[in-house]
Amino acid sequence: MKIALLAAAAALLPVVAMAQDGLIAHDAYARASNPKSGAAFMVVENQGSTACTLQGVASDAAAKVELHSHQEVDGVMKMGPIEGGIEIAPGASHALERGGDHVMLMGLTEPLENGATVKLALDFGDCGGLDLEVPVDNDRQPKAAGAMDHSQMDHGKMDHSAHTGN
Ligand SMILES: [Cu+2]
Repeated sequence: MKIALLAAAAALLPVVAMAQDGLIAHDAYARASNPKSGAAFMVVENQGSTACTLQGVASDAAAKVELHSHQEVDGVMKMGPIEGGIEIAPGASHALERGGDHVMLMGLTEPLENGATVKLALDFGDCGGLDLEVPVDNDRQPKAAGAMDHSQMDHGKMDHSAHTGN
């Protein structure tokens, strides 16, 4: 499997600190799914002038790191490795988010506890690499009010005060 091989190769090589100008990750965080696995989320933005493909992610926080996607198969959400990476066009961003594409951390070397940091090395192939230190935030709620996450939304926390003057 191509992605697994790339991730393994990246782990053996010195980490490339310089990404091509314009590859930026916003709002990154990681959280545990259970004591053995977790996931990392962020928005990757390509401000450069060529398309770049996120080919894999390396981290020493877990025995195995893969780019995963969620797909609905026969009405059931399933996740699995993304084949061929994630291409991001110039000027575009790609969200790695709950219920969507994500960085899967399998076989955590230590539990992901709030306040800790996870180092991730994003491999964009010809576009270079991007090193991140990502905070662990197990309390973070899914940002998107997508259909899947409605049950987890706390509507009581919404601020209605702005509407009272109308
Ligand atoms: Cu996954």
